[in-house]
Amino acid sequence: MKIIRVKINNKISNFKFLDSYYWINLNLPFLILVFIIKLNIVFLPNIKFRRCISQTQVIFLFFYGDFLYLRLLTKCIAIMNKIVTLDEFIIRTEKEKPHSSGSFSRLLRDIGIAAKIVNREVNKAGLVNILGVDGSTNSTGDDVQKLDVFANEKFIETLSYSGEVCGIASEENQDFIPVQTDKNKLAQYVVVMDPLDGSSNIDVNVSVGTIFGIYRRKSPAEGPCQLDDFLQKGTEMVAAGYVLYGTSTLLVYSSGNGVNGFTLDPSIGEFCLSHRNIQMPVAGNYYSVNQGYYLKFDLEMRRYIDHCSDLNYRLRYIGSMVSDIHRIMFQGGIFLYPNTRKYPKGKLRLLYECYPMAYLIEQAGGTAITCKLERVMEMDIHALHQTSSIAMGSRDMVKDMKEFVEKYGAVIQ
Ligand code: FBP
Repeated sequence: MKIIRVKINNKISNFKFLDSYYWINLNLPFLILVFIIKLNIVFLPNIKFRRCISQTQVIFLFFYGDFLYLRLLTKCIAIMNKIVTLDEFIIRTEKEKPHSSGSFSRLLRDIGIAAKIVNREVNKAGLVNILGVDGSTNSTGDDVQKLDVFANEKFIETLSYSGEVCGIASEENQDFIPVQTDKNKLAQYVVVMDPLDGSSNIDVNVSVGTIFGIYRRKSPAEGPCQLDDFLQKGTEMVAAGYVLYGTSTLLVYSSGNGVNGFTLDPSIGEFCLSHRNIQMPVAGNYYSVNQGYYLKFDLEMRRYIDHCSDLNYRLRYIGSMVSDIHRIMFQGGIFLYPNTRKYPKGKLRLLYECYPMAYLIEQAGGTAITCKLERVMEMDIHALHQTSSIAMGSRDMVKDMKEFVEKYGAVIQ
């Protein structure tokens, strides 16, 4: 099948010129119809009728009918395969919201642009001097990778330029970054982000990601943004998403109305809708945990992990939360990062790792709780880099885990 991409009025469409196999198959119904008409004409006793329907007319009927049929068919195929770019999708969905001013759409669009810039660098990481550590450590003591710094800078630059953001909180910055430019005097949003999640995997070419969350500011628009604009519960988030830099690059986000996935098409440089309304399976047979810390987990967590292997669940742990969660989104499963002796309050950061992922998982029909069984989205937050334990994924599997914690857990007392 020959596929020709054409840009008409800025819209990208697919036109398929059907080769012989399809032509015959799709034309078969017509061929049969004409054959029946022909048969009738030949055998019909009524001379008068035969005279008025000549051969040529029959052939004309055939081709004209076929032409109409094919046009209809091609239109249907084009509609079925119409490419919806991220920008189009954002504009269309946000327009449906009352009071939408377009600023939120522009913000999401700019996150898409920053993701493309980072994607370009991630893809050629082995060729340019961007692998390895940067020599500094971040707010929670992790070694910072050069690509962490690059991704952080590119997202801050693009978002600061967008005019829609009044402040950014990032894993790579101790404090939040107030954004004050001529363009963003009335900016309504703050963005929280982990610019490059799974940093420990960068140098070994394993998929990494970006995690982001968006809040409406609480402080008055005229003034600079405040810390309180960031210290909001997950339930206050207006959108969240991640970018997965893997075998292909995907941007998955939700603004409260279901989760959609967009695959970056390098040939046109656009994120195109590839996964509409993602629904996570209610159960699966994957569990994702750093089993290496098994002895450092609390009793109830060890019991639950034993239970997973008793049930022959398959262990999958990439060490990039975005990649592990992406699998669970489509194949079901449970992701656990419990508290350990090294991280008594859990390792993952509540504001820009746990909240955004919990938001997406709940939007896709899953559940996200802490290992103390609280709903992650309702957890109180007191500091930008506050950490939390987390268990999230398919609804039935998290429920099962909960029962284990309740059964074995002294913690609840
Ligand atoms: P970074 O954002 O610094 O990469 O940390 C988060 C993370 O890498 C998650 O993606 C991953 O699930 C976890 O830490 C891996 O931690 P560990 O190596 O302790 O299992």
